Amino acid sequence: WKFVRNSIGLFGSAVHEGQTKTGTELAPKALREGGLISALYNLGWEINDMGDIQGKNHEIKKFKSQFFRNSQQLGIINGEISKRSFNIASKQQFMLNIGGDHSVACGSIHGLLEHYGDELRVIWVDAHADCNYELGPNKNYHGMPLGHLYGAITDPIKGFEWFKNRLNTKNIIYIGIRDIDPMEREFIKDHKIVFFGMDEIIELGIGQVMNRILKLFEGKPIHVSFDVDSIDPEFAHGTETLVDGGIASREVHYLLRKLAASRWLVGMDLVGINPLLEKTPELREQFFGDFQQIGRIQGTQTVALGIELIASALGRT
Ligand code: B3U
Ligand code: MN
Ligand code: MN
Repeated sequence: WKFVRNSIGLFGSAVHEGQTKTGTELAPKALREGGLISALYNLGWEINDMGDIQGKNHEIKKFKSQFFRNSQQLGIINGEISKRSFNIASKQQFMLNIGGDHSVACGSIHGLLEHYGDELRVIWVDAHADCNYELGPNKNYHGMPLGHLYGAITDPIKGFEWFKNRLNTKNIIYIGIRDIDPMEREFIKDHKIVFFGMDEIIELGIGQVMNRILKLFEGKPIHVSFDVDSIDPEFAHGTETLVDGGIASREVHYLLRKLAASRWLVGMDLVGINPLLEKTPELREQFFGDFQQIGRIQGTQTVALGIELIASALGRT
């Protein structure tokens, strides 16, 4: 594989269908209005902005016996995401997918696997393991994209006819997981998936965690799938599932800066931002009214943090 050129292929995945709350579909627009593009431009990147994939355009009203909620719709959307992700990677560009809930990582990783094959490594930064299968506890696909990519969902699903690539469980590392369902716990144990949960981060420190990860993934193309609920709610509360005891803001910035400095990072999903769920009415108000000015970046607290995180992953030092 070759290093990415100084060029980003970017698109938004305006999707909330992987779970039951609305709001995550507004994040791509909010991040754009907050100044995402100029923040990346100022870092010296050339930007190929492909616009947003609108989940709502693929709404399917009548569909019985769904494997998970909105399965056919999510199949069509992720097929589109996979195609874009593959095309971006083929052009040696950095693949930036702005969610959306975490269901959109199925397509982006599938597309990268199409290009990088078994060389691809994935770092999954999340409070959750997102590897449920057989419906999961809630029938929400945002908790299942990895179960699907690992090949644990074997039934053919209408809408996912394009789906073929598999992610080897040896090629992923979890960071920050702390809210895991019994089925996921079993799966991670059985497949000996490498993870750094909160205890490991506290005991080793984020510096040592990143040293170990970069040693394991040395020289390989790395994709980071970043769910903002990995971060402690103190710093990121505009997201659907708040899980206490998360990673501090300064630690996730460090993590992303380290990945950027490695030169092996080829892609990123930023998912889980829901501007409608900011904790205080004032913050929610900002989303509808005038955006708060935070330095050069605008938006609610979590939207502004999202832009800062992407900047860290794309080489801000
Ligand atoms: N593991 C649960 C909850 C969950 C997963 N991802 C998020 N929440 N954000 C599930 O629904 O599968
Ligand atoms: Mn997730
Ligand atoms: Mn999560």
